[in-house]
Amino acid sequence: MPATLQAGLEDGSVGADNAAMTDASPDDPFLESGRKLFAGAADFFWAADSLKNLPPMQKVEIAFAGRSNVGKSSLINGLTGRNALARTSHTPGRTQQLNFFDIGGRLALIDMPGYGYAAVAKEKVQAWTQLIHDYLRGRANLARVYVLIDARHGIKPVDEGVLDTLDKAAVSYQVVLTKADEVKDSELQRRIADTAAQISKRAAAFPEIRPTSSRTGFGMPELRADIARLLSERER
Ligand SMILES: Nc1nc2c(ncn2[C@@H]2O[C@H](COP(=O)(O)OP(=O)(O)OP(=O)(O)O)[C@@H](O)[C@H]2O)c(=O)[nH]1
Ligand SMILES: [Mg+2]
Repeated sequence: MPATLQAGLEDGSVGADNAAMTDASPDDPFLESGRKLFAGAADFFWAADSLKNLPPMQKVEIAFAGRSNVGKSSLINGLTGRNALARTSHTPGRTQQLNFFDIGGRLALIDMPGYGYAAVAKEKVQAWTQLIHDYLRGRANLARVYVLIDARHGIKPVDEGVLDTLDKAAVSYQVVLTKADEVKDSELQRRIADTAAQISKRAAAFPEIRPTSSRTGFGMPELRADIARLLSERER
């Protein structure tokens, strides 16, 4: 069995159909280093509700940003193979701070509050939005941002604002489609193509779109491989 399929099946997930939809080569060595990286320790270590109380800049940081309820916290759980490392909820507005998770002492993943949600107090939304934008444009050790987009809905105007911030600050980012299990394969393929076209002129965007499902584990091995590759470039 190819390594990709093995890695996928271990976390109860990727079948042959889904594996065929990703473009990672089965002999990509980073699939194995990514698996190892995320098979080790993963621990919450810091929460910040303002830029004044961020942790010291010791490690490479990778942040997960996106609209409320898009699946940021679930994706961190999916990557680390933990059910409840990051707190998730059916109701938008669950994550209200920047939550920092240490991965094997090598990097930090940051679970961000969601943006674009109107039903919590206006001041709170404004404070979170300010914090998100300030952190994204001002953190020197932020190596990459994953911008999560719901595979059912595509990029919305409120997402464009965050992409603008990242482009202006020249922070490298990649679009991850979430909840791929909720759409048919044909619709997913169309969404990937449309989203790629929409970001093609953006300066700091990775051209490639990563489809994922935290529910089935689809796309997790490839995302882990991306992160392992980034780390190896940084640690060189
Ligand atoms: N079907 C499906 N549902 C998902 C997936 N990922 C997350 N969800 C659901 O989406 C809802 C929101 O997930 P969260 O991970 O809490 O989303 P979030 O982006 O962290 O939300 P906030 O912290 O409120 O901004 C929960 O009900 C999850 O179970 C997925 O891959 N597939
Ligand atoms: Mg959350």
